[in-house]
Amino acid sequence: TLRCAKALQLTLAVIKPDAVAHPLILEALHQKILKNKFIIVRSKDLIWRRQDSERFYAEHKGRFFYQRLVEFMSSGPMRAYILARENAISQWRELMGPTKVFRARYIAPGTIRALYGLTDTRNTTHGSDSVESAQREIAFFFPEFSVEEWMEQTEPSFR
Ligand code: RTP
Ligand code: MG
Repeated sequence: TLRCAKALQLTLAVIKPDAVAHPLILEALHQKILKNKFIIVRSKDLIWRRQDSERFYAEHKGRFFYQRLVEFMSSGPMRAYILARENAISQWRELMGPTKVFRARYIAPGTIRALYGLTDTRNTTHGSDSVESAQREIAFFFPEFSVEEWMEQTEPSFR
């Protein structure tokens, strides 16, 4: 049988409203996920109410960009994914590139934000930045999903 010793890690990836609004960019990002060997565990399209946005970004409350961020993230449809891979969290963040689009274009020209980002707020994608935030964010977007159950059912087939 096939054996694979690699441990799967889960992350939460979001295609933000600026990118979902453009069908070709949405498709390009979906293909990038597949090409980079992520397993798409779950995905859903959704629209946030303003209060969802405020709750998700509570840690940024008071920052100068908070209002525009909250408004933008509840301005239209998004697509959320639970992605699995070895080192999923850092791999997805590497594909996204730096938060600030100008910086992304300068130091990481091939990344998602460098290619498709519009501004430092409208920067195409989100990705969890740690195991703890991945757990929190997966639960935020997919409250019905159980990480433990999924791992139990899936991990054996990767061993
Ligand atoms: P994220 O949390 O979305 O993965 O992004 P990040 O860690 O790379 O960036 P963070 O500093 O946590 O900021 C969260 C989101 O806020 C928006 N933002 N706008 N100067 C601005 O206008 C500004 N700075 C940050 C971005 O949408 C960023 O993803
Ligand atoms: Mg962050």
